[in-house]
Amino acid sequence: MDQARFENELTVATHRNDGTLGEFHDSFEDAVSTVEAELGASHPMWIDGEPHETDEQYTVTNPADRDREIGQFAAGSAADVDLAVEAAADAFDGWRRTDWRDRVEIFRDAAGRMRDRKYRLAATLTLENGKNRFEAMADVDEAIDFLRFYAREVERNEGYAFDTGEPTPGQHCRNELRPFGVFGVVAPFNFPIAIFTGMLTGAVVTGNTAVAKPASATSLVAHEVVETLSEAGVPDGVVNLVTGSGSDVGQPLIEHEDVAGVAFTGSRAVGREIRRTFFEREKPGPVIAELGGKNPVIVTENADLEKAVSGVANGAFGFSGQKCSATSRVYVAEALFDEFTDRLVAETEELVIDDPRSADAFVSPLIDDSALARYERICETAREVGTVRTGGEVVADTDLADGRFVEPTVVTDVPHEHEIAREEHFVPFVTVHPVSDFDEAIEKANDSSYGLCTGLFSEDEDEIEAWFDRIESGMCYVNREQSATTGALVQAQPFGGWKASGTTSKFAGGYWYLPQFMREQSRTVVGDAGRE
Ligand code: TAP
Repeated sequence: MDQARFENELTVATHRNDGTLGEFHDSFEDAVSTVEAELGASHPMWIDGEPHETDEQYTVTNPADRDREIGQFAAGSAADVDLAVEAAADAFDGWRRTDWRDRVEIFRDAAGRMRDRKYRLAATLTLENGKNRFEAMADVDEAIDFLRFYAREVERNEGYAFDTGEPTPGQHCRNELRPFGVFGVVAPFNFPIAIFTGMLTGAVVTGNTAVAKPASATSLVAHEVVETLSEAGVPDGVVNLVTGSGSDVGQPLIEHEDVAGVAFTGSRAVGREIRRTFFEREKPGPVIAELGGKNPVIVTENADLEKAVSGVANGAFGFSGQKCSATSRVYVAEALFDEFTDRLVAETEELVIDDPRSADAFVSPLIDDSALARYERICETAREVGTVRTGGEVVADTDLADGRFVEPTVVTDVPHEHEIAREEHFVPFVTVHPVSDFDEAIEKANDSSYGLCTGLFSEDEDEIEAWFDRIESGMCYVNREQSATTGALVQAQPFGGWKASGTTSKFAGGYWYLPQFMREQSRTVVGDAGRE
């Protein structure tokens, strides 16, 4: 199979190329009306193929308008997690014995179903987590890609089982990758369909069963994913959905002795704690964790400034910086520093802050009150220790006052060592620093405990090669005007981090991802019984 020939689901780009962007807008707006009419419903958990009610519920609201309810969701507890893990454990034997070809077919079918309802899913995302329509559709497209790519990987590897020959006469040997059992899957709010679907598919297409917990803020879209998988033929108990807070539901899931492995994407603090807890249990297993980033971009003397300014503005402020891959610190050659910064400020001030339902909206609202408080706090610090060149304020526009809208912020004169230039903030905030030469730029870019995404703007081939050789990062992009650090595509650009940005150094959407969900078994039969 030609590994390079994977066609990504590129909804917006395809419409743009075909000159049918109007259809995209019409379909999206129709879907928003449909989903809005359904909002406010009550959503139980999904355990063993049945709805599961709880006494307590929590309310999710629209980050663009906090008065608008998305829905009521079951607020689970350790007892609900027990039930879900039990259902997943009971379903494991049947599912692991299901022929891999049948599993592949189910996930392909799910991809088709997700494609059929992509506008509904994108509209749900816009309303629930505030992505503008383009970003929302990209999130849905990525989820479809994960379903198709991982199904294709199982097929390409023929179920990860093969003969290893007869090393000495009479010893017939095979090698198999086999599932672990029940996986706990814990997802973040910021790619609530792509990452949720991707981790879940990785666990389940390889023969594990799963108990999945979405971020509390994005529970509705998780219900849509689980419903899609169920309609595609995933048997009862194989995928179970638990909802509730990280401490009430996430923690008991991670601590459960019958959970054999964990797939987690989220912050470094929570990820570290999960890894520690999981390894301290009686039976440790894999923790496949994708964590945060503090993504540096270098603009050298040999850069095309137009590309660099556009790449940084898009990378830093897409989805208001609420991406693990968001550009958050920029090291610019001294000679270009003033011009680069002036142009970045001008471009940033052009970005449209609006309700994400609007076709023109670029800047999204922040997901919750703690993100808003974090934004206000670091902007205050930036005013004290540096210069806020643009932004730094909560949007006071009365039309947007019910949402958590903030201005994209560009800051200079902050020492590279300062915590606001070193920690991940997950808000639209970028610091720009002058550097005397390329070596200093590389040194500062690498001076971080994170190593997720990074960008370079340079037209010099030697510089590009040297940068690839020396930069400590999982995802490396050169001269990417569309975004300096964000926007990876499944298969061609596997996604993951070095250092504290991940635990396994094998990337989502790549060729080495699925084996992490399985354990190796080496089988030898001596004598004729071992012959095929
Ligand atoms: P977190 O606050 O870490 O939450 C992630 C998930 O963990 C949520 O479902 C959360 O539940 C749950 N959780 C919280 N405390 C827990 C605990 N003690 N035990 C078990 N689960 C717990 O992250 P977030 O704010 O949703 O997402 C942003 C972070 O994710 C950023 O750091 C970002 O860089 C990272 N991220 C990384 C990547 C990759 S691929 N490296 C991709 C996307 C995001 P609640 O929602 O109920 O709190």
